[in-house]
Amino acid sequence: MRNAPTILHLDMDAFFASVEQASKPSLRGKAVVVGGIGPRGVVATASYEARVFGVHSAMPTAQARRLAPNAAYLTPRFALYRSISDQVMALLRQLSPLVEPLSLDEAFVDLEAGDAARDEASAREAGARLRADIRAVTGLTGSVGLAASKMLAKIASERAKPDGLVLIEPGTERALLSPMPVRTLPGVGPATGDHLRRAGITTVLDLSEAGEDELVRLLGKAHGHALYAMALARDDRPVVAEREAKSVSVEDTYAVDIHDRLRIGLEVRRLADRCVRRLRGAGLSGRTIVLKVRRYDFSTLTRSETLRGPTDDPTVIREAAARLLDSVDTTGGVRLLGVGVSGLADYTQEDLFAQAAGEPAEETPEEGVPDFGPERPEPAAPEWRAGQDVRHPEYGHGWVQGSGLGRVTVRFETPLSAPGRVRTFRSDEAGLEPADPLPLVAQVEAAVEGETEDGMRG
Ligand code: DCP
Ligand code: MG
Repeated sequence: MRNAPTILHLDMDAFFASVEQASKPSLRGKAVVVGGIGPRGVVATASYEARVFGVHSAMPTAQARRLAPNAAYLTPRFALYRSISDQVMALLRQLSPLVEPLSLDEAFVDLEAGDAARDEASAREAGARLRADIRAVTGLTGSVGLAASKMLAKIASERAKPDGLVLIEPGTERALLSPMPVRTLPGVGPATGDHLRRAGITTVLDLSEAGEDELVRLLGKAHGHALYAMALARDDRPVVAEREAKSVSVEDTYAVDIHDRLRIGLEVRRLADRCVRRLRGAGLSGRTIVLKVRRYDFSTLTRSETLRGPTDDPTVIREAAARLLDSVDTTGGVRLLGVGVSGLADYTQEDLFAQAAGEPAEETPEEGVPDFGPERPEPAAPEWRAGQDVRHPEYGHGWVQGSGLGRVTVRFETPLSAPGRVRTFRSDEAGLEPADPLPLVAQVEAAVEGETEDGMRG
């Protein structure tokens, strides 16, 4: 085991609920429950204000409503959470190439591998800076644990919650773990916990005193052996990086809209070449070529074409991007163009000639825009979902606070506004329409280049 606390564990605080509070100023400091709202719905998470009433993840929403009848109950907006998760993970990858995401809001980072820290002081500084960066970029808080192993780093972030940082000094691990319940250790679920309790083992100290042979007798060889090591705070599991990029893409925003079709074609070709350089730089190839066009009126569309096999051939990618451009109307001008390749593989097929002809273009949903799936309101008979973003021609941007009996209640506010006012409409109110989520922090106007994370707005 290393002897410096350079493994970092990040876990965002009340993630889905915090995103909703950041989106909706009137909910800040209030009890918020995100989850399934139907009769069989369960709670995904609750804000810390709602946890006071005993509401927690995986609880039936009906039970939560009894405990916290005055909380705001919202349906999840996964696409938004995913786009914010991408921003957070990108910040982690700036620290180190070794980032191991565990879920949308949680990851291990090996700071030593990224030269981001080598001792206690530099680790603490990197953790503090990360928390500040996450807040600046996403407007949200995350808790950081630092330790010399994954197990202890995760325990540390748990202790740091909410909105804190805890560093466990190497050498103090066993003293810290000893009084903790066995359930604290990874791999000890309710069943194992019960089993151990019946054998008189409730704390980590009990585990280490029971000894390895006894634990192997109780739990079997692999589990007993592993648990004994954990009880002694021995954890050598490395941080394992995932294949990070799901796509490689480049894009440019233009200061002045481009109208000339020939110039647009040249820009797309240039972007295709830049995308290929990036792809090759990462030793990757991909099957799906994506073109992104944002028009003068901010409407954004993506077109994609999937080849028979992965490629990193500039001609193939250039031609595919040009074909995709043919299917896009650019009358009125464009303000942004992007070319990307997804469906990545770390090899290239030899026979690419057949692919220059490609397969027919298909439309893909705009990235970053919530996919409401089957629940998406039908235009004919709008069915408004609690928490959903909407826009009204007169009152602007807001979100659905409630609906039913042919009425819909909307609170008009944005992430950057003061808490807004509520208005009630007939649910078929003309002009009231679904809208895309707005950015949670003030955007800095900048020419964007690189792995595209944007997409909070269409
Ligand atoms: N989640 C879920 N269902 C669960 C647990 C979690 O949908 N049973 C979702 C909602 C959470 C997110 O995953 O916001 C992250 O899970 P965490 O366990 O990290 O919980 P939170 O981030 O909400 O709270 P905490 O501050 O305790 O980390
Ligand atoms: Mg969390």
